[in-house]
Amino acid sequence: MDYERDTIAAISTPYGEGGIGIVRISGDEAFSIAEKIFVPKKPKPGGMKPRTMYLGDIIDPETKETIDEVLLVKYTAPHTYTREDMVEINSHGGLTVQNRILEVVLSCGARMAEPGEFTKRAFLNGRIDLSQAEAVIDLIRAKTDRALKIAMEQLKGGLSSQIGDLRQELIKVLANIEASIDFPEDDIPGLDPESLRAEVIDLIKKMEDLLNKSKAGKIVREGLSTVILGRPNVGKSSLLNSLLREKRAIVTDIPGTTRDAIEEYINVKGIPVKIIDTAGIRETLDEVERIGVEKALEYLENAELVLLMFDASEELKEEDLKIAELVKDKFVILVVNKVDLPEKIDIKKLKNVFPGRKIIRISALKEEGIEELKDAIFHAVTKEVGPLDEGIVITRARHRQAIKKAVDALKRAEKELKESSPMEVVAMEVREALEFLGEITGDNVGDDVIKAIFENFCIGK
Ligand SMILES: Nc1nc2c(ncn2[C@@H]2O[C@H](COP(=O)(O)OP(=O)(O)OP(=O)(O)O)[C@@H](O)[C@H]2O)c(=O)[nH]1
Ligand SMILES: [Mg+2]
Repeated sequence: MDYERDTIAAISTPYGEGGIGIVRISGDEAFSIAEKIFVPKKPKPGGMKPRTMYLGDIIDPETKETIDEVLLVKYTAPHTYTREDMVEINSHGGLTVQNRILEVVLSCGARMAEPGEFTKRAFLNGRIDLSQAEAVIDLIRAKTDRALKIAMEQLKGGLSSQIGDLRQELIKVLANIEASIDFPEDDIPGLDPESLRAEVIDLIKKMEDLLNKSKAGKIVREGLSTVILGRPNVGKSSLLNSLLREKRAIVTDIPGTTRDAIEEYINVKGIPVKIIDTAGIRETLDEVERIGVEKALEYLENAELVLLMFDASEELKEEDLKIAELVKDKFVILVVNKVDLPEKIDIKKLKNVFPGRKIIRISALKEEGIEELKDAIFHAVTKEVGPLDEGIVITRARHRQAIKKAVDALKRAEKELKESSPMEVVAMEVREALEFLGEITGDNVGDDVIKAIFENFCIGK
């Protein structure tokens, strides 16, 4: 793949005040730009050595004005993040300082980098494959230690090597199929349709195993989408607050307090859980509240887990029972709140209305039962998707899709073999499966896919 080999630059540290800030430059002009704007305190004969920090001033080459005192490092291609010549300027971490430094770098001929463009160059220059590039942003955005570990494994090439192995096996099968096309008369053991079919079935199974684990991978990467649902005033926002241990949502004794959905992440034993507090479900004439209720129902639709809340200090109401219908296809934990008050709720009836659902009793106000609730969430998730760190390699929908398509192609190949179709047809399907797997590592992807992936990166990465 070819791209314009121009020199790019960006501020790589977060915007705002900080101890230090880093401006990065990558490309053929990186060193010459550095020479124009950097004046070392102690100039060395022969210039600056790579991978050594030099103290000096960044100056505006036009006005000769000093912008900041910095530490500057040169990295020589190809042993760099992008595989191009690179320069890093460690300046004081201030918005104005860093912007001024970036400005002089740009005025000397660099172009402002697009989001993720440094990593994109690492990919285009063959230092990492596409799945590793994706792992970079997953690592930056990891919400728990588990997510971090999986991203790190992917960055090191864990997914690439698994996909590589699968592709090798597919290539072997394809070679055998082609051999059977070339020597149809020879009765070579292993090249008969039944043996080939067994190999294809084995590969389908391996890929399906990967797909099964990918559900856990998605949760680790994106978080388990969990909606707190219930009629007004049962204590939904209070639960959010006690899970977060901060007063994030407004809590009052007025039913219909929450209008907008509030999303926050909590860490439940390494599982990132996206908790969404919603407006209490009821019929209402208040326009704003009505929109809130609609929003709650939208979130419910996409939720992977529902914490359905009830007020222990009141009898079950019509509104509580109506919600049963809404969540019947959902993964639900029943949360009976306000157990610090005298109990009026009919637990038996609750069990009848929601058969088979787990019930957790809590007091959001007194922060009682919260750990039990977290345990219940953890067990619900691991029961559903299996352990969350063993052998997970697929965390992204893009990878999942590619494997699914490869599996479909192999299933077609398997069917053709079973029906003794011409081997050319079988070979075509297997080749297709190979191409789909190649989408994961980027051996076989369109520019649009690459563009979409890097657009989600931060500037300067
Ligand atoms: N005694 C007691 N009161 C609670 C408990 N949890 C919440 N409350 C009170 O119940 C009232 C309603 O709490 P919220 O958290 O605002 O209820 P909500 O379900 O978010 O209500 P809406 O946003 O109106 O749907 C407040 O007065 C809370 O202090 C609890 O565990 N025990
Ligand atoms: Mg509320």
